[in-house]
Amino acid sequence: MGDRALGAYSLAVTCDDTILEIVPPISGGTTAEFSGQPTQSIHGCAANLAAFQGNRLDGPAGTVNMARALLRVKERVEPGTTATVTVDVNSIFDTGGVSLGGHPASLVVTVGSCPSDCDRNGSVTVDELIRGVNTAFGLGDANDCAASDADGNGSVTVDDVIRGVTAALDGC
Ligand SMILES: [Ca+2]
Ligand SMILES: [Ca+2]
Repeated sequence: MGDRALGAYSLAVTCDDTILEIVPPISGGTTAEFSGQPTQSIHGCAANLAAFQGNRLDGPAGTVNMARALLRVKERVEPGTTATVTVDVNSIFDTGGVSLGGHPASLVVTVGSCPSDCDRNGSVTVDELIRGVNTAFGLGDANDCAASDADGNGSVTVDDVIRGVTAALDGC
């Protein structure tokens, strides 16, 4: 924000909703003036959010943390897949109502691999391990849980399940 005080913003977030989805609600930022939940609408991996602050006129300036969004990876996405998250600025104003301009920003995220974390929520549960075991013993659908195939070689073996167990015990 430079030395200008941030008064209000309206942003649009977009990403590939075959890979990611935004988990509602988007929360406020860590900067006190923008810590309240922004006004928002979320559809899959597209969100519009806006907020203003009427607390003070001389701040916040510099680096302002305006909002925090949690992105969830869709279930069947392979580890290593990349997705671009784009933030477009609809409008952004200082506390005097003067536009600060603003440039679109984007970042590329890479889907991490946590063995056996079928729903990609960052932890491995017993039922997720069972899905892997079933697949390893030919009882389940091999496409049931992409994360069961820990080494990504196309088949689920005891090895893969053991990596899943380790992730369940020690975390991803
Ligand atoms: Ca999980
Ligand atoms: Ca494997």
